[in-house]
Amino acid sequence: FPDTRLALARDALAGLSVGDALGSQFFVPGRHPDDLAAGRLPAPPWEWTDDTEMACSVVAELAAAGRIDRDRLALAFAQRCEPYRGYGPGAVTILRLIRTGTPWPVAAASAFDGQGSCGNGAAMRVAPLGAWHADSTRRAAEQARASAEVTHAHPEGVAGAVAVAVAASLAARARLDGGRPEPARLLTAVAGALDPAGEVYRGVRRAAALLGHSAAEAADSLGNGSRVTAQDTVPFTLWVAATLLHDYPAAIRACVEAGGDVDTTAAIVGGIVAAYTGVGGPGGVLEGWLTAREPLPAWLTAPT
Ligand code: R7I
Ligand code: MG
Ligand code: MG
Repeated sequence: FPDTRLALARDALAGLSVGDALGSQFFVPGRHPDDLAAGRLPAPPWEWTDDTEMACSVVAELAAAGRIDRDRLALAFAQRCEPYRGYGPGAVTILRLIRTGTPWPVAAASAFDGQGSCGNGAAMRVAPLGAWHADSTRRAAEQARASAEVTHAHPEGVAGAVAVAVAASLAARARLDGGRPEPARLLTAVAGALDPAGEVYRGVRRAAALLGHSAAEAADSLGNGSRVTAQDTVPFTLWVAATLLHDYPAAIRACVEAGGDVDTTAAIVGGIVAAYTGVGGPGGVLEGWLTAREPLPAWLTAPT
């Protein structure tokens, strides 16, 4: 199983990074989602952003230690942060504090006037961790929480990460079992891992009620990430992943067409869906999209 874990996490990371890199191409003025639908792709290389940089650190930690050690992860995030990759303003400050010696619990708690961040940054990087835990949604949720806390002290920021990790765990599990999870069951299982008093929970329940509607209606009602928070991002991404779990390119197109925080919606959806479809096969991450994406950092594959 250890090799399987890493293979599943790597497939999710491939899907996450391609979604991030292709999605962020649509922030370029003059670029239109119709181009993607018509098969007109942006010129490579598609540079990945903070979503991928942080997800690579999560996978590297799992590969090295088999579990999330919050102190090590906080340091890895802080040391590898290239601010030009488009980090959120809260994240830049938190990671600078950690880099200069502030303990992560203090740095994370100080964000946004002491509320802690409810940004979508803990959710955007966590799908590979969920895929790693294909054998236990409980463990996926617990490790997602640990991976979130080092930057996101607000309960909704953490809930977003738990929701995405549980979805990716179920997706990877379905792949191993050779089945296809029914969308309503998948969303119900995700909701079951969340605090019913929270906004992300309520959003996931509304997403379940919107199954069968169009993606545009779902984005209208659930949000497309334009506020960059977990609450405004995660419910729609789970709607897309549940609906299009068998079709990576279609799932990414749905994110691009919805607009909003497209690098991040496509990163989350791409990570979950690729945990199920894998790379290269039917419905999987397209090889042409993988090779157009900027290569992943060399330290990710270098022996430690
Ligand atoms: O969560 P985070 O890492 O952001 C990730 C996003 C993704 O879209 C990436 O692609 C990148 O572009 O950034 O970074 P934070 O700065 O912690 O949170 C992101 C945003 O969420 C903030 O800039 C705020 O707009 C919002 N936000 C909050 N707003 C009000 N109150 C986060 N926490 C709060 C809050 O407590
Ligand atoms: Mg980004
Ligand atoms: Mg983003």
